[in-house]
This record gives sequence, structure tokens and C-alpha cells, in this order.
Amino acid sequence: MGAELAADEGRNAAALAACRTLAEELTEEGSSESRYFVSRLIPAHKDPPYKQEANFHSSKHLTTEQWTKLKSSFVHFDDPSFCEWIRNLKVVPPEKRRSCRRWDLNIDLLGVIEVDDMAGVEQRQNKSGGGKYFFCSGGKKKEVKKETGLGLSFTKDENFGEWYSEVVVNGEMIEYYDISGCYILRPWAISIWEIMQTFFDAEIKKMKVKNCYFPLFVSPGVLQKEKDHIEGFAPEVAWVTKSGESELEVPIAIRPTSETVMYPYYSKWIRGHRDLPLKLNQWCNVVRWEFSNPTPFIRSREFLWQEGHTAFATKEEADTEVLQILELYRCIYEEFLAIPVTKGRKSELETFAGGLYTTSVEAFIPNTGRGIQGATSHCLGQNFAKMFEINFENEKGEKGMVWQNSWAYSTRTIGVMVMVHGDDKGLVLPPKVAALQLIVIPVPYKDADTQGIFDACVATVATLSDAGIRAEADLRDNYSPGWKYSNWEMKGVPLRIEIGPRDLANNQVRAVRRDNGAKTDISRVFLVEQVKGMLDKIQQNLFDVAKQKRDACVEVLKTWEEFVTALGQKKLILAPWCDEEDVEKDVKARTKGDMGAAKSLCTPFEQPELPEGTKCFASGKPAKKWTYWGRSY
Ligand code: 86X
Repeated sequence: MGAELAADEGRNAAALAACRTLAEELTEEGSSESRYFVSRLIPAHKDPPYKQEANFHSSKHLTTEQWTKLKSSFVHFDDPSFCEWIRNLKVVPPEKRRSCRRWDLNIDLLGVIEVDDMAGVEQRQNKSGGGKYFFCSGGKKKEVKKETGLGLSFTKDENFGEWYSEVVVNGEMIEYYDISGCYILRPWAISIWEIMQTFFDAEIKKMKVKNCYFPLFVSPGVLQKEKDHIEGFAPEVAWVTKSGESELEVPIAIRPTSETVMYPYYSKWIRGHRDLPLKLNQWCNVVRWEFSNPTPFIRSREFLWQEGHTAFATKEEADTEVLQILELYRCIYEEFLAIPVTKGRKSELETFAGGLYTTSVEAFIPNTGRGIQGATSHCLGQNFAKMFEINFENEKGEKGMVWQNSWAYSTRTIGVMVMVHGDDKGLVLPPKVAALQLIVIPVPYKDADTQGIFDACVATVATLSDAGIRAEADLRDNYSPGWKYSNWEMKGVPLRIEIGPRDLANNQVRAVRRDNGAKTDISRVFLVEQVKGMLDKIQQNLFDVAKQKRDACVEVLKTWEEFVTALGQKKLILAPWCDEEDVEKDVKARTKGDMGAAKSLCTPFEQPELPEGTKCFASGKPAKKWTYWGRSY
């Protein structure tokens, strides 16, 4: 084992040397950019721990103790040809990326960073004419040390995947965890979840839905009761097989969804028509042991959601509720997250196996050209009622089977929000879901009335908080204003208020929008109404820009050739379709590749006119409807 480790070490050294050479080719030799670039080439600096481990082949020969010891310090690198691979990626050297403007940070290989204080305050200095923006007196530059860098090393347009991973971590939403596909949701993410939860929970309560909680564990018998619906999913079910060192007599499953957990009790609780409708919801976690490319929020092995399960005496009531819930989902996306979505019905192939029909809200990520299912609302019909014997007696004493629905949205919503609105400075949070809507930053400098400025910041926060605006002041004295600007931009706070000596003198504040960088001086007399107006504008603008970008990706087409071309251009395709399952299977087969196959996303409820005689883009048969197609998450 020692020999293997030594060999690994040797390879590490060789690889590191090769990285240095590459970095020198791509950057200015010895520059901070060059050092930073080298550090990026070592996967350990950016890979989550599980990825490092997965690549560390010697690990299987280690004892637990050796492994733990090693894990605390090792930097993995076992492939000296890594540089070749990097070259093939055509990575653009950091200094050549104009959109990442924070290369003025001097980043040390060891992770200690000296921040150039002047970076973020430049623009303002230019405008207000001279002076230095530091807390320390004497006009001397104060060095601020921080363990991690500000700014992002990938741009959204050039490397979307890496940009996303970096933005959720640096924006303090996610921390990687040492189990693949599992992530720590930090307060900054949970607060968004809670705001959506507060809205949705109140809305469903108005619809007389009650909250409940069913157990996390499922016995194998119950899980397999509804075989058809479980069958395809079986490999994703996680099982508990041991307690301590002893095997459990009967292993227990962890819920991937709760139909089989809940419905036996629906059967018990529903007897007569007076027990209907039964409308339950639970806020919980579920586990699906997926194997394809885990992504924070978007595809994680454990996630948070709400699952609603309702039972009615009639199909009409069930149908109505499906659409009411779908409208709430639209509202979460469009009004809260400022993301345009399409309401529609899923194809036969994409319908939940246990259900009658499935509706969804579908979003789109322009950068990757992928559709993403935002939330689903199913009408289950009477399939589960048959399986679980959920029967009732009506007024006339006749036996009937209930009609059921189920519906869910999950923490995936947050991932879609990050992907749609985030930019090269970090997260961009819509005001309606931001834990902090506004950050107040004091901008004192040499000889300024620092106390007066601080007092103005505190008073501004008090005024705004009283008006129901989520505001705080960043009064930390170990960071410069410029550093704070970058930090709160990274975290996506919608509005920044700066208060400097001139603002103090003029009884005004300067507001800077996160979405478009626009700066406005606001008199403190009109503070509340102006800020409210700006937050509304930001919310609206985020939606408008997102919609414009999505709409620009929509391609309406009618032939297979156009379809293939559009797919290659990352388009969201709207095409006339014969609505046959085999044809969709064929589309999938014909578009298979490393990017994933194309599939139908939904048949929008809002249908453009379909002229008589229009043919299906894929089969040439008579088209029945317009349907959205594309690659998807
Ligand atoms: C489908 C269907 C449905 C309640 C919803 O979409 C809304 C809320 N559930 C979920 N589905 C599964 O049934 C499923 C089952 C197993 Cl065993 C699994 F491992 C994964 C699953 N994924 C999705």
C-alpha cells in the first residue's frame, strides 16, 4: 500500500509540474492568475470530497483508520494526462475572461487570499471624486484576509455546469457532503424554501387540505403492493438492512414517494361519503437512489418536497383540484421565483404509471437548452383505489370507488431559480423569495464621520424593517465596502444601499440594483416607497428578462429535419404531433447520444391553431396537437 501511495505521490508531482507548464502557457508566468489557474487544475481544489474519493483508486486497500487519516489531508491526482484533457476542453485562461471581473484578487495556492481593497470601490470613487474607502484611519490600505476567494472562476456562458456548482456553494446555499448526491442546504437556501412553503401551505389550507406526517420507513410488503407503479423505480429504492452489526430480519425501505405508505390508511379511514373528500398533504424528505449525474437541488438523492394526496367521490372534483394546484405551482414559479413556465399535460409515455393523467408546469434553462419539469399535479383516477380498496358508500347506499389526485413540488424549484437568474457575479434572488431583500453598507473613508454613517445605516434598516422590508446592515469592520459589495452580489441580495459621507450630508442613500446594476440616489424622505417600488421593478424585470430569453429559444417547426437542427441549437421546440406513444419512443431512439435523447415536455393547455391536414413532425401521420419537445433534466 505504501508503494502505491508513493507512486501516487510521484504521479501527483509529475502532474502538478505539467499543470504549471500549462498554466504558464495560458497565463502570465508567476502571476496570481497563473497560481490560481494551477490550483484549479488540481481536482481536489474544486471537486467535492466524494468525487475525489471516487477517483482515488488506492483507497480500497486502506484500513478505516488509514483512510480517515488520509482523507483529512489528501489532494488527489492520478492522471498526468489531465493537462491534455484540459487543453481539449479549450479552457479560456482566467485573465482573458472579461465577464469575470474579480481577478484582481490575489489568490494563494494555499488558500490564503489577500484581497485588494480597492477593487470593488473604484467606480464609486470615480463618481464621488477622490478619497479612500477604508475603515482604518490614516488613509493606509488595510489588508483583509479571507480563507476563500470572492468571485467565480467560471462564467455562466462558457462552462455552465462548473458555474452552477460554484455559484450554489459560493452563494452559501449548498455545502457539498461526503455522500454522492446529498447536499447540505444552508440557511440561505432554506429561507427561500420557507417563503415558498408559507405561501403554498396557506393556499392549500384555504382549499381545506390538512397537513399530516407519515413515517419515513416502508415495509417491503407495503412497498410492493402496487407492483406496476413501483416496478420501473425499484433500483432507486434505498433500503435499511442493518441495526448496529446485526442484519434486520426484514429490511425496510426508505420512502421514494408515499402512495404505498398512505393509501392503506385511506382505505381504513374512508367508509362513507361523509368521509370525503379526504385531502392530506405532508412536507417531508424523500430518497431516490439515482445514478445519473447528481446536481444540487436539481437531482439529489434526498430532497425536500410537499406531497399532496387527495380522494374524492367524483371525477369532476378531482379534475378541478388538479388544475387548482397546478395554478398554485405556476404562481410559485412565475410570481415568486420570476420564472416563466408552461402549463400542460404530459404525454402517455411521461404520465405517472399509476395515474390517469399528469399535468405539469415546465420551465426551460436557456444556457443548456434543457426543459425541466417544475412540479406535477396528477389525477390518479381509480387505479390506486382498486389496488388499495379505497371504497365508500354513497347517499343511496351504493358502493363506489374514490377518485384520487397527487401533487408535488420540491427543492428543485430553487435550482431552477439559480440556473435562470444567476450571473457571473453569483446568485440573483427575486425579492419575493429573498431572505434579505436589501443590504445596507456603510462607506466611510478617511476623516469621514464614521459614527454618523453607521447611525444612518442602522436608522435606514429600522425604517425599512418597520415597513415590512427584509433589510439588514453589514457593519462588519474587518471587511472593506468593496469586499462587501462583491459578497452580497454573490449571495444575490436584490438591492444594495450604500451610505457614504456625501449621502449623509445630502440626507440621501444610494441604491444599487443586483439585477441590472442601476444606481439611484434616493432621498431618505421617500425611502420606503422608493425602495418598495424598486423591489417590485426588480421582481418584474427578472421575470421579463427570463421570459424574453426563453421565448427567444422557442422554435415552432413542422418537419424532422428542422427538429434535428433546432435540437442541435438548444431550442425549445413546439411541433405538431400525432400523439402516439410509439412515435415518441422512436423520437427518443433517433435522438439518442451523449447529450441525452429528446422527449416530449408537455402538450400546452394553450394550443396555437392547428390547421386541418397538418402532419406530425416525426411520423408524418395527421397531427393531433402542438407539443413541446427538447432535451430535459
Ligand atoms: C412518481 C408520483 C407522485 C406523489 C408525484 O409525482 C406527486 C407526489 N407521488 C411519483 N415516482 C414514483 O412513484 C417512484 C416510486 C419509487 Cl418506488 C421510486 F423509487 C421512485 C419514484 N419516483 C417517482
